[in-house]
Amino acid sequence: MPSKKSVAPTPALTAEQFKTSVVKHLRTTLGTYEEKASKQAWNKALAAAINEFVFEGVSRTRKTHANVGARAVHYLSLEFLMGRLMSNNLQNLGLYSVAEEALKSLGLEIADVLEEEPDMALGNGGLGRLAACFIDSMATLSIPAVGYGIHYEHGLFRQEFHKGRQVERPDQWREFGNPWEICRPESAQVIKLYGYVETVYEQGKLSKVWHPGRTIRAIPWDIPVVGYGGQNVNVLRLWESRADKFFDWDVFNSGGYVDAYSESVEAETISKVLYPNDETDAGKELRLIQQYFFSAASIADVMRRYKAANGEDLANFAKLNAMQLNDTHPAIAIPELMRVLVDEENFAWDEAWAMTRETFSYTNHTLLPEALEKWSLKLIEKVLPRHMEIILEINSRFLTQEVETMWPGNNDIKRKLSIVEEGAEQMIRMGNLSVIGSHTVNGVAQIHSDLVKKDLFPEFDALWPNKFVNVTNGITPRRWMKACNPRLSALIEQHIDTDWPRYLEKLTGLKPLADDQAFQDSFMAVKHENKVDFVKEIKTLTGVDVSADAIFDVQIKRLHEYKRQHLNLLHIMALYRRVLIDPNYDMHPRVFIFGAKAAPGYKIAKEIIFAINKVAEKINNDRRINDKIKVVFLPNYRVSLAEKLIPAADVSEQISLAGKEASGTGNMKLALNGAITIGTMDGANIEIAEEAGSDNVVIFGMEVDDVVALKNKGYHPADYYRSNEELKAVLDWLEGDFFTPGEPGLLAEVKRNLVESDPFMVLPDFESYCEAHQKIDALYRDKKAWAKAAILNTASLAKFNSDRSIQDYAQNIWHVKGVEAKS
Ligand code: 9GP
Repeated sequence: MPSKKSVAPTPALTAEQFKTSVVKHLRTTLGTYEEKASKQAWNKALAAAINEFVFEGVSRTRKTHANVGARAVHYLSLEFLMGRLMSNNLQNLGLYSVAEEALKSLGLEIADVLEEEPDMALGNGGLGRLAACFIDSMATLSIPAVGYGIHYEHGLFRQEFHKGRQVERPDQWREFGNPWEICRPESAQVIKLYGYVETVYEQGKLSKVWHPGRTIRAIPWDIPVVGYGGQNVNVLRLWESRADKFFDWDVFNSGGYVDAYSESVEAETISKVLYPNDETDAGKELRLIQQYFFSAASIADVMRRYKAANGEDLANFAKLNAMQLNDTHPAIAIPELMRVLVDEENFAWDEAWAMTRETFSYTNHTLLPEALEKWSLKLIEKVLPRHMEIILEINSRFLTQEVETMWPGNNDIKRKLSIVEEGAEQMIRMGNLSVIGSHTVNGVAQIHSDLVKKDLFPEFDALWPNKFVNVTNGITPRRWMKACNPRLSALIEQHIDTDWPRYLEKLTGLKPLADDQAFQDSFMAVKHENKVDFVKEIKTLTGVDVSADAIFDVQIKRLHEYKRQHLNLLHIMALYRRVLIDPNYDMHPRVFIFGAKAAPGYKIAKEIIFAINKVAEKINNDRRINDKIKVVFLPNYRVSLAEKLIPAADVSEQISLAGKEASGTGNMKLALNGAITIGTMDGANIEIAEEAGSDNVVIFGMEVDDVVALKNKGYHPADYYRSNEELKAVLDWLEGDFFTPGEPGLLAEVKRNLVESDPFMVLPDFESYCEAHQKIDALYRDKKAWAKAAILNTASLAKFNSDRSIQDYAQNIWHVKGVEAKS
């Protein structure tokens, strides 16, 4: 057994001292007292007590970084899916047990107090949660870094089910204030929009002057990001939009009480809502303005900070600042930096371009064509006239210099690589702009990065062979194990060093225990206790009774056809049918658990949710099947719900069509917590299988080459429908009124979609998916084999620590080093 070191963060005070601080804040910050305080007041008082350490950390870190003048990272992302901050902050500061004890002595359970915190759902799914894990890791690794995004008033919608259908309700995360943020009006910026560009001739030189049609104020809110150990505290800086002019006195005085505020309302719309769809561009003009608004404010902020530290000479700007584009959403930052350098700082084009390319790098998070943003040239011209000129200039120089040199006279390649897509309407390809304006482009798992080179940008790869790299995603083990699974963490700490949340490779120390009966028993006992807890959650959320002895089979992720929740549904229906045909059908009882939000305008995704809910209702109430199958769709899936569910999961469903899921990160969270993956050879599943060992995951279905071959041959879903009796039967079942008594045809759209088009090839994978589930069933019944596989998953997942991902970015892309904050 390895030596046991305690290098977890040491509490800076005792439980008694912490209690005094919480009570002090209850009285002095909240203006209430112990006998009267609500749970919410206790939550705020606790936050205030924690913040004494958090904000001291912010000032310590800012001061250190300002003094050292090290190269810093600016992570530009339209989404940060932070979830709750309290338990994470307590863990990272080493104050969790102290707080637990302090609250206990006040007659409070810490879990109840933590439950009062709303989720900060400022993101849609994987991309936003990845950004949140990454800023945690940057703080932990002491990397000077700022996360830049939008201070949305409403985060991702709250999901309710009405008669099985998804209904969206606004999210009100800040309704009662947010103790974790601080407004920094001194760093506000003014952002220009619309208007026209004037060409002026001055001092023997032509230059461009942008006369904006409107200006908006960008107000920054800083949210501290506490690194593990608490020494380094970075910030997430989120911009809120406000009118430049609060309201119009003249209009107000002449009786236009509502009109007087119209500018204010329009301006504030920019940071009002997060777009509930990360995979298509919606709400065009407003979405483009959102992207420009936060990119421009962030660049102005970086510039201001640079000048405060280094003066007006920008010679070292690119050496000291790395900017990461999280997908193409902030790509407009490329022409914006060019505009600032050329128009405002008087750099010659070539020099400005070299600096811009040295500054930016771009992460691609998806190959789905509808997600590769394109903006109409006319729209950009209207909203950002100067940027349109700059984009065209970038494009023309790129095509006539770089492309022409490599492929002289080849107009086909020029057409393909051009930033401007010709057609009925000229479109600006933000993906091409991002590749051209960045020094490095990365995908998020090995297979995805390979496909980015091979399928998405092959000519760019030929032009710049070293530009494309891979950085496999990761998750922070602080939130996704230490904080969310205290029982497993405690068990682990009986056997390995307590600094594993920082050095996840220490988990390999558990491998020798995978065959040890006593450890297997303890490991599975932890899983069982977590399941017992979650049984209550299921009952509260859905009213359905389930047994903790059943297999908890979990699919949690955004609802999208490529993720194939409907494949899961077809298998559930097949199982149900088998039990109806043969009541003695031999299977270990299963609870199928779903959590997923569908974009409000994504019709078929919402139909799939409805179908799952209707099938669930029927199965859960069918006494004939003797509780062998239960199906629950948890409403309003979000980070805090994931934190409760993941420790209780036995099976992790990662069943996307091969080649479509760039990486996935839920797959990592579930496997780290000892769930067995049933998955396709897609995204990071492949690397999870490599790390955990192919015996410890269950792989099924077509691989990327098979998918391509089938497409080339001509895919006809109806052939699969006709040739598999079970598949045909379950699909036909969707047509009648078996699941929707008295209302036939309500689920028919799901069948029609699959039999007539099946864009993500659900039907060809059905048979092998069912076989894979038989393997899961057999493995689970072999208790020893299952425990061993589960332990080996936990013990083998070190690679998927987001600290490792950030180290890769730091070394290979950003070229930055950590700078430990000093008091
Ligand atoms: O769909 C990908 C998901 O596979 C990946 O894990 C995540 C983080 O890299 O990004 C998702 N992409 C998006 O949300 C939109 O591009």
